[in-house]
Amino acid sequence: MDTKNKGFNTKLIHAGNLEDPFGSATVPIYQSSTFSFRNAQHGANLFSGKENGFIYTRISNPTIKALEDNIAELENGYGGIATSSGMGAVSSIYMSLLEKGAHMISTASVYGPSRGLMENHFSRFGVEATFVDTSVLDNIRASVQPNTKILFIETPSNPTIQLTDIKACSKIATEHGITLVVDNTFCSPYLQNPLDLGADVVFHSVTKFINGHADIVGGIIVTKTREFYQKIRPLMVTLGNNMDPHQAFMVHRGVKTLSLRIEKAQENAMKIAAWLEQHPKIKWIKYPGLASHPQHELAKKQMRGFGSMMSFEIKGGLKAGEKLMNSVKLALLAVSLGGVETLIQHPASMTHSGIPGEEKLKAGITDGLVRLSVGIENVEDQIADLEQALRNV
Ligand code: LCS
Repeated sequence: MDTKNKGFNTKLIHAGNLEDPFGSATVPIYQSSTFSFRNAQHGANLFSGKENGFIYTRISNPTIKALEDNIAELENGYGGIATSSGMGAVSSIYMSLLEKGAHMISTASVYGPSRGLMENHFSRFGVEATFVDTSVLDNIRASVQPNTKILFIETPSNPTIQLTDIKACSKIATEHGITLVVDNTFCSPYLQNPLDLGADVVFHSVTKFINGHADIVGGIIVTKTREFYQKIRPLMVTLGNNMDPHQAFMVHRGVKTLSLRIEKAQENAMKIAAWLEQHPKIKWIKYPGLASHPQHELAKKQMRGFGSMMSFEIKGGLKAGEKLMNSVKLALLAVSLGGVETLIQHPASMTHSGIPGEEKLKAGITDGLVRLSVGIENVEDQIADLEQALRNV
C-alpha cells in the first residue's frame, strides 16, 4: 500500500509491508541466509544492481527491508539501514563518515559507549573528537576545525535530558560543510523528526521506544539522501553490523503501537515529574515538560511531546540514590529505557561508568543522578512505588 500521504498511525501499521502471496496480515520472517537466483543472468543482474532483489541476508532480506522501509517513511528519509544494535548503527556511521585525520564534534553527555567508541577506539586510527555541551551553540562554533566532518548530537541526551537545537545545528553544519547526525533514540519518530529539521542522518537504538517491549536489541539508520545511504549501507554490510530477520520481525511488531505507548508513557511521566518536583527529598529534576527545564521552550518547538525520560537528583547524593534504587518495588532496577515497563538506574555507576570521572562531571553526570524511564503502568501505582521508596531514603 502506498502510505506516503497517509497519517503517522497509518504509516506505523502499513508502511513498508510486503505484498504477500498468501495475504499474510504481518510481514513473515524470511528465516533464510541466502536466496536462490532464477538463473546465472539473474544472479549477475542482482550483483550488478541492474535488478532489485535479495542475495544474502547480511546484505538484505525481505523481513528486514520491510522494517527499514517502515522506519524510513516515519522519519521522512530516503532509506533505512537496520543494524544489529544501536551501537551497530553508531559504529557504521563513524566508520563510513570519518577517516584518519578527521574530527568529530559531539554532545558531551551522549550515551556512554557512543563516546567510548570514539575516545578509546577510533582515536587509535587517528580520528579526533571534541565533546561539548551542544545545548550551547557557541560551544559547537568554537570547536569547528578545518577537518571537522561530523556534528553528532543526541537530543534529549542520555541521561542528562539536555536538549540541542537541531535546526540551529543544521545551520552551523551547512555553513562549514559538516554532516549533521542525530541520535533520536529518546524521542522516536513519533515525537521528533530530525531530518525535517535539517539533519543528514538520523539513527535509533530500536531496543528502546521503537520496539518498546524490552525483548530485542537493534538499531536503525535513516538517511535524508541517496548519497548518504550509499555511503553508509555498504559499510554496514561489510562490517557485518546487520540486523537479523527475527529481530526485524519483533521490531516491526513492536513499532505498530508506538503512538499509543508513547502517549500513555508521557502522560504518566508528566504527572510523575510534577509530583517529584514538589517532593521535599528531591534536589532537582530535569524533564522537558516542566517549565523549570532550561530548554522547555525548545522542547515545545522541536518535539511534538515531552517523552517519558527524566533524571533527578535526591538530596543526600549517591547514598540516597542507592537507597531509592534498592527500595523500588514496581520499577525495575535495570538499564535500557523506552519499554512498557518503568525502569530506574544510576548512570554514574551503570550506563556512563566508562567515562572518566572529571569528564563525567563536565557532562553533567553527577554521582547522585538517577534516571527514570516511565512505563505505561497505572500512574497511581508508579507514584505510590516512588513514594514508598523515597520514604526509605
Ligand atoms: N543511543 C542511545 C541514546 C542509547 O540510549 C543507547 C543505549 C544506544 C544509542 C545504543 O543502543 P544499543 O546498542 O544498546 O541498542 N542505551 C542504553 C541505556 O541507556 N541503558 O542501556 C542501553
